[in-house]
Amino acid sequence: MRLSLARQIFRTMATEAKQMKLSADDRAQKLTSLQAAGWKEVEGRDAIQKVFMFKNFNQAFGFMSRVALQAEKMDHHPEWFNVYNKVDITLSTHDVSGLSEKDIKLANFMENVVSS
Ligand code: H2B
Repeated sequence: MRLSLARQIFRTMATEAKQMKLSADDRAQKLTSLQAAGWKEVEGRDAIQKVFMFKNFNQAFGFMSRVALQAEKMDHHPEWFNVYNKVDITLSTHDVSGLSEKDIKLANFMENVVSS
């Protein structure tokens, strides 16, 4: 069935909203639980960062594999650096030079992966 024009417009708006820079209020509210989980705001840049430590390279790479599939699905990709059991991750939305809903979603996905 063909989508109505209104529905198409609504869908486009919802997609764009996910990529918009978060407002100060939204940002503070959505960062609270992530900060409790160890995410930090990056100095001099609108981005968040966390270092994940694993038992070994296998665990680290397993985590990265799961995140990679989700990142591809979301068309939203982490900046990350791996050495053996350590994965240093920075999240930011390049298209808007700042934090968006997608960074929050991806960070929460990572937290769910490590807690499962
Ligand atoms: N990832 C991140 N972190 N920010 C982006 O703005 C972004 C992305 N944009 N992944 C996507 C890909 C864009 O470059 C492609 C062309 O859709």
